[in-house]
Amino acid sequence: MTHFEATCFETLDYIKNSYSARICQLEEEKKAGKKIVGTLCLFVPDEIIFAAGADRVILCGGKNDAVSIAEQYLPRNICPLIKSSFGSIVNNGYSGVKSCSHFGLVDMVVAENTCDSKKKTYELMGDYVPTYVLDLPQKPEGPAAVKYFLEELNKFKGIMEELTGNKVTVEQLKKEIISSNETRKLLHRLYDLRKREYPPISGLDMIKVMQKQYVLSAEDFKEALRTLINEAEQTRADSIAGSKDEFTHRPRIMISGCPMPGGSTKVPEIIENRGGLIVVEESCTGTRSFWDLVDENKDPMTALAERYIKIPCSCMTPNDRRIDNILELAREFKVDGVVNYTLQFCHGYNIERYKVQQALKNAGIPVLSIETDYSDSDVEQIGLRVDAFMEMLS
Ligand code: BJ8
Repeated sequence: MTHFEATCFETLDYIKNSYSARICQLEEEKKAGKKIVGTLCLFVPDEIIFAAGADRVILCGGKNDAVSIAEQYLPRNICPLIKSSFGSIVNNGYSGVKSCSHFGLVDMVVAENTCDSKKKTYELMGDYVPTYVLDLPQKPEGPAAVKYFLEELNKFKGIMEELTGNKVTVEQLKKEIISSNETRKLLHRLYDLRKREYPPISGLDMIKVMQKQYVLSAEDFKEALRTLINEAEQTRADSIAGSKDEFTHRPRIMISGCPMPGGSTKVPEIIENRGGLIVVEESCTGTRSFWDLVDENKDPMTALAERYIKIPCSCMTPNDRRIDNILELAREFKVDGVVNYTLQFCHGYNIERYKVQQALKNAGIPVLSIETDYSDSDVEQIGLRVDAFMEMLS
């Protein structure tokens, strides 16, 4: 139990408990003939899916219980995110088992060529659900990358038109870009509140909100954000989760690295239970998902290609943009220390750790690197390391 669980905004409860209502909503949509697209990565633009009249739900797995199912098909030594995602898909609806989750409701998976584990697993996923893989240039800097990605997005637009039977118009795309930008701006507002000396929301709660970003419908998520911001803005700094004293010695932490899909809150929980205060997440379950807006004044497909190819993922090379971003966030959110969070066998983020550590060292910001999986076997050991880190920062 963290101190912040006392910050009971009604909307937080709604967001955290929204899963079964969303399943019913998806089932209703399917009955009405709407197509449901499953995605596993930020590089797949929602705007194109929505402009085609389909809905979207994320399939990234964060639960440990699906890992052993996947290990019947996949090697043990690949990252838990992929194993959990694949295990959940195989276990839900596509193997004769009746679906009881969103994993069994999608008509098509739109995947992406990022890390090796993902792209090879997508080849197997195609046996369970139609899977389309979007190709990405791996060197994102420069006009050639944007041109290539634009061609890929145009092909993807055609796939969505074929799936739904609807034409994707320029007007519809522009409308969806404006709508997605509204969500991004709301998230900026919410994150701005976390720059306060006493943020109105805990890191753990914020991560749970971000885990629902691509589970809930875009409109429901946006509406929930508006209400949450209203509630948070009305919260007086000295009335948050008790007295000011409670926060006096809480080191401000940025968590940076691999995504933390629904079910994988082990490390943030340890950090906040052991005295830290997470004020920002440099993560796909954080700033990477909303930091940059899409240019509303350009040809919409070009604007989408330009914005999405810039996502600073470690699958790209070089990825200096991510390092710059980490330093910028550390300054903006006045962090005392960074927890570099990586999943086992995620080579991209694990190798990039060296550059992250060097950059933070040069900036005089302490960093603790934690490499883990979705099991509880290392909770105590991580706890001891976090204790020592907090003590050093206090
Ligand atoms: S944009 S981080 S969502 S690829 S953790 S499966 S990279 S081995 S999830 Fe990702 Fe898109 Fe990048 Fe974000 Fe591979 Fe690493 Fe596993 Fe990963």
